[in-house]
Amino acid sequence: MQRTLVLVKPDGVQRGLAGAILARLERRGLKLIGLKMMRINKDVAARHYAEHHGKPFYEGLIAFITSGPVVAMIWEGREAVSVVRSLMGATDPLKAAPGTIRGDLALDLGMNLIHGSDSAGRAETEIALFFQPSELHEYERTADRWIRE
Ligand code: D4T
Repeated sequence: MQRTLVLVKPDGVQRGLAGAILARLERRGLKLIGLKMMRINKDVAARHYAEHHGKPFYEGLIAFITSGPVVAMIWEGREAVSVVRSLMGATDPLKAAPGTIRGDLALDLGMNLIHGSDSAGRAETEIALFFQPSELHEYERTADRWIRE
């Protein structure tokens, strides 16, 4: 089953939206297998956003993601990566469709509430960056027989 890393970014924690965001993913039927609050340090931030190094918004992005605690989660499910990306909406909240997390709850590109891995390969890398193997929880969820065919 596919896994993906999700972060409720510092703006989401500050605005008291961590629970609402978690609930949206939970209600869709995705399975929560890892959850913690943490403060991202500069080293982890630089590794996480390495693809953006050198871009004009990079320094601001690192300052923002390290500015306060985040809620880090691992979600599991069929096509979990693309399911989460579609629930998040477009990176720029102004372009995000109503009904998506960003389309309903955010306005600015630099304050877009949530991160979700953008491919299965990236998800594995990001999960290893943010979680120890012992922090992942394998368990049987009885509701799965009503969610998965
Ligand atoms: P993340 O990685 O945070 O989940 O966002 P996305 O996957 O949706 O988008 P991204 O990697 O292209 O951008 C990462 C992060 O940088 C901010 N950003 C992005 C910004 O402040 N200005 C910009 O011009 C862009 C492209 C927003 C998300």
